[in-house]
Amino acid sequence: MEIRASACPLDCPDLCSLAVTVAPADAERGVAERVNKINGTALSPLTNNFVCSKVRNLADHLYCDDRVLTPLVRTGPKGSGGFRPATWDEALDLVAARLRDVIARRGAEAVLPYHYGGSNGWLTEGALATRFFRRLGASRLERTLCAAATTPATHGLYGVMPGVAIEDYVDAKLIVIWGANPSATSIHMVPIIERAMAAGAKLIVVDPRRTPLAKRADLHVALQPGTDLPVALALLRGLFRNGADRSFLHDHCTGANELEQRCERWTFAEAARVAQVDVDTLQTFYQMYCDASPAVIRVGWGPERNRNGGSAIAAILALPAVAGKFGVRAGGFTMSNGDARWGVKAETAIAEPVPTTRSINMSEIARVLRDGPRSGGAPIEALFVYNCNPVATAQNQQALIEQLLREDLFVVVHEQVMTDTALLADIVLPATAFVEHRELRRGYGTMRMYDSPAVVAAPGQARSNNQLFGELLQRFELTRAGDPMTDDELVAATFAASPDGAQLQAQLKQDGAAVPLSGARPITFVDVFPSTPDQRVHLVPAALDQAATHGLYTYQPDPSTDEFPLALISPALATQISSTFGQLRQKPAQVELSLADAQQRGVSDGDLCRVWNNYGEVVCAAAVNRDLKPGVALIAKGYWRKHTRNGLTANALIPETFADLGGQAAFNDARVQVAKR
Ligand SMILES: Nc1nc2c(c(=O)[nH]1)N[C@H]1C(S)=C(S)[C@@H](COP(=O)(O)OP(=O)(O)OC[C@H]3O[C@@H](n4cnc5c(=O)[nH]c(N)nc54)[C@H](O)[C@@H]3O)O[C@H]1N2
Ligand SMILES: Nc1nc2c(c(=O)[nH]1)N[C@H]1C(S)=C(S)[C@@H](COP(=O)(O)OP(=O)(O)OC[C@H]3O[C@@H](n4cnc5c(=O)[nH]c(N)nc54)[C@H](O)[C@@H]3O)O[C@H]1N2
Ligand code: SF4
Ligand SMILES: [Mo]
Repeated sequence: MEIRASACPLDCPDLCSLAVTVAPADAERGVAERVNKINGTALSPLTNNFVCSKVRNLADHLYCDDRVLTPLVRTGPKGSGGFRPATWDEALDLVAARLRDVIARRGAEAVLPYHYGGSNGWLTEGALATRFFRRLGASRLERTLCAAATTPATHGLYGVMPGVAIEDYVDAKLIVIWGANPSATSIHMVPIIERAMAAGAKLIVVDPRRTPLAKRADLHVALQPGTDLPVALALLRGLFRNGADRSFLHDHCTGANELEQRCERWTFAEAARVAQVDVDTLQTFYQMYCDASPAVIRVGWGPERNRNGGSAIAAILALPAVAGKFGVRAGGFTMSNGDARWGVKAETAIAEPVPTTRSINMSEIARVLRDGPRSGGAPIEALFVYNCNPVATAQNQQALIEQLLREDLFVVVHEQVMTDTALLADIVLPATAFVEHRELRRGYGTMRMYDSPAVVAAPGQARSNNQLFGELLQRFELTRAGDPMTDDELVAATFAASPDGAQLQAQLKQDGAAVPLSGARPITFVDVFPSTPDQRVHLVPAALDQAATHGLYTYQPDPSTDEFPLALISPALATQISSTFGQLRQKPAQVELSLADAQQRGVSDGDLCRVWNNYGEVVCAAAVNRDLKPGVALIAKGYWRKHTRNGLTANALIPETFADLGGQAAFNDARVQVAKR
C-alpha cells in the first residue's frame, strides 16, 4: 500500500486535497494497481482532513461493472445497448472515416463537440480537444448548463474579483445563504458556518425549501422559485431609502441612481406578494442585513436557473455594495471564487485563436439537432460528447433521446462509465478518471490550485482526453511544429506563457498547492478591487443591460398556469455530482411534494405518480416533504433513466428556454402537474 497526494477536481467548490491509498496488482480485475481508499488531508485548510463519501468511496466508481474498459462499436440498432469491443485503432479509424465523410459532404461545422466539463481541470476540459475542434473548423459550443448567467452578472458588476474566502466565514456576524445548499454541495462550508454561529453569527437562508441549514437559521425566506429578483430589489430599495453607504457608492460605484430608480416599484409589500412570503420576513431580512458587519452573502446557483436568473444574481451582488459591507474580512459576497487572480488561464497552453465558426448553445441541443442551428447552415451530423452526460443533464430529454436515436446522426462518446448518453452512441471510447491522469485545477470555492499527477494506472484501455485528441490531431494532420502535445508539455507551456507562471509553479512544487496572486483569503476593497476599467462596481452596466433579455432588473412573471401549477426544482443530490456516480445509485427517483400539494392530490408517501407538462412525463414514487414550500415540486438533478419507471427524469420536463443572461438553461422554470397513477 502506498499513499499518494491528489486533489479532487469534481464539480464542487471545495477542491479537496486528497491522500489516495493505492494497493498493488489486482490480477482478477486485470488492473496493475487499484485505489483502495481516499482520505482528505490538511494541505487544504478547507478540506481539513475529511472528504465526502462520494470520493472516499471512489473505488466503487473506478472499478464498477459499468466502467468502459475498451473502445466499443455499436452492433444492434441505435439505443439497443448492443456493442462489441474494438481496439483503439479500429475505433479511431471508424471515427475518423465518419467525421471525414460528414466534413466532405456538409463541411466541418456539421461536427459539434459537446462538453461541459464542470468536473474537469485545464488539462481535460479544453487543451487538445479545443485545439482539435478549432483547427478542424467544427461548430463551437456555448457552455450554458451552469454558471452561464452568474458569470456575466458577476463580471458585469465587478469584473474578475474574488469574493470572500469560505474559511473567512468564521469571522462573519451575519451569513446569508442565498439559493445554495452547502450541506450537499459544499460540505466543508458547514462546520465553518457552525463555528461562526457558535461565536454569535446570525444565519439567513433564502430557499424555497427548508434545507438543513434553513432549519438552523435565524430567518428562512421561503420564496417562490424565480422570485429572488424582486426580493433583492426590495432590499436594495430599502437600503436606498435608509441604510445605503453613500460614501462607498460615491467612491467605488457607478449607476447608483439608475439602480435606485429600477428598484422603485419593489416595496417590501410588493416583493413579498410576488415571492409569496410574509412582508415581516422581508423587513426582518432587511434590518438584520443593515445591522450586521461583517455580513457575507453566499450566492448559490439555485437563483440563476430561471427567466429572471441573471438579473436576480446581479441584484443580489449589488447588495453588499449599496450597503457598504466590503472592506472587512468576511464582508461582501462569495459567488465563484474561480475569479481569483491566477495570472494564467486555461487557454494559455494551446494558444489557439477562436475561429469564426458558428456557435451553438448546448442548452438547446435537442432543438438544434431537430430543427438545425439558429444561424442556419448545415445540420449537425456528428456529435462528439466528452466530459458530459447530456441525456441525464440537458433539457427536453425526450426530444434529445429521439434525436440521438437517428440513424443519420453519428455520435461518439468518450466516457468513464456506460452512461445514458453512452448507451445511445455509435462509438464509445474509454476515458480515464481524475486519479488516472494528470490534472491542473483551480478551485471555485477554495482559492487554491493543484497540479495532480496520475496516481494509479487506468483499468483496461482507458485513455485521457489529451491522449485521445492528440491522436485525432495527428490522424487529421492538424499538428504543427512546436505544439505542446503531452500533459507535461501543456503544463509547462501554460506556466511559461505567463510572467506569473514561474511563481505558481514554484509554489506547486514546494507546497503542493498554489494560491492566487490575490491571496487565498483576500479582503475585498482592501486587497482586491473590481477589475472593471475604472475599478468601480458597475451597478447597472450598460453591456449587461443590453444583453439581458428584457433589460437588467426587469422582472418576468412566474410561468405557472392552471394546467401546470407546480414549480419543479431539481437541486443536487448529496450522493452524486450532477449525474456522475448515478450508476452506483440503487434507490429509485422520487418526486417530492409539500404536504398541502400531496393532500390536495390524494397522494401519500410511496404512491406511484405521473409528473408531466407539455415536454414530457416522469413516472416515479412520491415522497411527502414537509420542508418544501407549497406550490413547489422537487425531482433531484442527476438521476439516470433507470431510476424512474418510464425511463425519463426531471430533464424530460425542463423547457428549452433560457435565463435572461448568457443563454443559461432555465432548469427551474419547469412547471408541472402531478397526479397519482
Ligand atoms: N453533492 C453534490 N455536490 C455538488 C453537485 C451535486 O450534484 N451534488 N453539483 C455541483 C454543481 S454542478 C453545482 S452548479 C453546485 C450547485 O450548488 P448549489 O447552488 O448549492 O446547489 P443546488 O442544489 O443546485 O441549488 C441550491 C438551492 O437552490 C434552491 N433553489 C431552487 N430554485 C431557487 C430559486 O429560484 N431561488 C432560490 N433562492 N433558491 C432556489 C434549491 O432548493 C437548493 O436548495 O454544486 C456542486 N456540488
Ligand atoms: N434537471 C436539471 N438538470 C441539470 C441541472 C439542474 O439544476 N436541473 N443543473 C445542471 C448543472 S449545475 C450542471 S453543472 C450540469 C452538469 O452536467 P454534465 O456536464 O453532464 O455533468 P455530469 O452529469 O457530472 O457528467 C459528466 C460526465 O463526464 C464524465 N467525465 C468526467 N471526467 C472526464 C474526462 O476526463 N474525460 C471524459 N471523456 N469524460 C469525463 C463523467 O464520467 C460523467 O459521466 O447539469 C445540469 N443539469
Ligand atoms: S466532491 Fe467536493 S467534498 Fe467531495 S472530495 Fe471532491 S471537493 Fe471534496
Ligand atoms: Mo453546475
